[in-house]
Amino acid sequence: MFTRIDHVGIACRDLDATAEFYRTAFGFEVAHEEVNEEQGVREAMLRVNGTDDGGASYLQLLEPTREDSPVAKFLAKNGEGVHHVAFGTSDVAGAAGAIGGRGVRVLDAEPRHGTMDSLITFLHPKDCGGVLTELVQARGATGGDGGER
Ligand code: CMX
Ligand code: CO
Repeated sequence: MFTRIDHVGIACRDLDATAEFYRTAFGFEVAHEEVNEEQGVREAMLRVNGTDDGGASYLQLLEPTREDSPVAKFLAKNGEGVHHVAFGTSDVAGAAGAIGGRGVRVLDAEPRHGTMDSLITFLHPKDCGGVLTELVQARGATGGDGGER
């Protein structure tokens, strides 16, 4: 069902300063940056490695764009740090349906827009051992067979 860790989401207060830390300390460059108003974040993707399923693995740095957003609430409660883990799949709706059928709360009725034109959905952290879990279908991955569009 899952083919990679798509990304680890990291909550931060200052996206540019945090990206600069990852560049100077670890040598990671920002591969992509965008604002997702629906999720209330400005986000930067730092590519760690490519995988053979049409996707890749990233660190996702997240800065809140509004105070009522999930990342702003998380920062107020916990401070900066790991916010979520995201698994890559070729069929996000199918994976969410299967996992939902096992009693895990799926937070989105339909997959939503994610970074780099991916499709995403979230699973409730209280049903996942305290870990907010995201499912990601990378752009180009097709439902079911993992092929390229
Ligand atoms: N990891 C682990 N636990 C978390 C969490 C996280 N990231 N966020 C919240 N929780 C916990 C809280 O600590 C709290 O626990 P307690 O009841 O024990 O105190 C509980 O979940 C409820 O948290 P809350 O602060 O009251 O927040 P809400 O219930 O309003 O929302 C959640 C929680 C998970 C439903 C919401 O954050 C959500 O819908 N998240 C998915 C969307 C998202 O995070 N988007 C940003 C990332 C975008 C991207 O990756 O592209
Ligand atoms: Co994410």
